[in-house]
Amino acid sequence: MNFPKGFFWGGATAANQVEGAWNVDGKGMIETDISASGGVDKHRVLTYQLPDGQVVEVPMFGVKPEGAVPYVDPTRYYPNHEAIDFYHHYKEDIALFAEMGFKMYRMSISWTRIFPNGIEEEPNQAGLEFYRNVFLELKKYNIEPLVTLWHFDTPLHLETEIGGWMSRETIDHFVRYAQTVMTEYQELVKYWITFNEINNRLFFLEMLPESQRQQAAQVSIQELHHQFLASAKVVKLAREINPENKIACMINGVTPYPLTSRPEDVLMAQDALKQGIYYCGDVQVRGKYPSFAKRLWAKYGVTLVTEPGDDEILLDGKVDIFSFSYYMSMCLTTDKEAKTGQGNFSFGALNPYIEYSNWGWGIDPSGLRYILNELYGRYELPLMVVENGLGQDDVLEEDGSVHDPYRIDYMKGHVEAMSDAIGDGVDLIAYTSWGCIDLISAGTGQMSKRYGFIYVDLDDEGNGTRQRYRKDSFYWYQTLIATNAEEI
Ligand code: P53
Repeated sequence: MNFPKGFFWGGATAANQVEGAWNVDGKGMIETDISASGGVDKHRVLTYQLPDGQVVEVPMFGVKPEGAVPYVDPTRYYPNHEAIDFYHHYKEDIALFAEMGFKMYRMSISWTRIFPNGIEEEPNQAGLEFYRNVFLELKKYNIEPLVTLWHFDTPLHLETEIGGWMSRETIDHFVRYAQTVMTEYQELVKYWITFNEINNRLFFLEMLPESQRQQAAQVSIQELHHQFLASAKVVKLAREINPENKIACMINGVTPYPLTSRPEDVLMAQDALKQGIYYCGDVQVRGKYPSFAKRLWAKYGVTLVTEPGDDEILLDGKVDIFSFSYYMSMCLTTDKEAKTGQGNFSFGALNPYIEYSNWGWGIDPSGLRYILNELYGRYELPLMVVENGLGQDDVLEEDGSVHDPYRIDYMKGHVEAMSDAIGDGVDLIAYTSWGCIDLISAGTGQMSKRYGFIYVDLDDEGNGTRQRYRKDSFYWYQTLIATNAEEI
């Protein structure tokens, strides 16, 4: 294996998918707090109330009806409210990460623990204290934190009162929050990610019904512009606060392939790569929109509103590191008859040469080698794979063991692919696998879509002790880290 000494092996989570304690110690609400569960073929739904009292469900990314206000329905189960209660278990969980030998732990700070409505002048001390304790715990074990500032968790108050990221005002609120935490933890955290999977909404536009695409594109592209500005300002600030800070962008790296060698399919896959990955990557790495941006805006009839000075802001806030998630590749074709897969967030045609997970995600380690080479070739920045893994239901045996050879197989393949990419000349510095401890799925709200090395006793309806158990993959990863992947 080709992993350099000092390679950051570890795991990744996000605040709203593990912490629970959704309304504890002054925390404000986010959209996930009104999100009920979905399933393999069903997106999560958000609950709202209409002025006449009627409760309505709006699918994730869907358009909410006029006058609808966020509503927590007391008769429903909201999986993220308590999640796996990392908020009260962090010491135990970090001890388990340390037992596996983690060198890095990717986590996120919940914006609404620090600024509950996003607009306060002063931060919430209880929130600051919680993350300080988490970072001190990590330090005890020499685990380097990699901290995401935004993991899909804009304060709900900003969404409802000023239109969230459609408003330029949100940029200032975000920058104030980022400045607060980067200053507070300057002795404890050096690696930062500004926005998680910033490209998702643009990438997934084609999944929407055609009638909604244009409007959704207008919103996504304008919101993205504001997030790019916010990210660039935070990059600049991070360097001022501590010149040792390293800041990364984070892109969802679903890797597009042409289904066939028909030239139209090849062009379609290239378009998906541009729209899905390079559009956001270029702005954050190169500090400017790519040459194909105008054509993309025209494709969806988008008018982008900018202000004088925006170009300079973007240019001044180029990231140091390119981080991305990799779960699957996908196949594109202009052939409308091609067989498509089923599953949440998997779209495109079925690839006859690979297998699919129970949730319809294409298992393809070679795709990781391919995209690592693509990204390094384009950007020549250090790369981090900050999410990867297999979501699969596991069985907890009577004796407390969990046998998950499928997860070990999945990870072996991806570790080998990374080693090959390093051999190809790619500068890869970290691998933090997703959901190193079982957590609530972002896409479906299910607990049964498990990614962890650590099993958490909790089901899709909220029943269970939340007790933690080591899976077989726990011991496998422990050996892998101890030998820097010489033994896998
Ligand atoms: P879940 C869609 C496609 C690829 C990655 O996803 C995605 C999504 C959105 O669900 O999200 C990332 O939980 C995200 C994590 C998420 C993880 O992938 O749907 O950064 O928050 O949990 C896995 O199986």
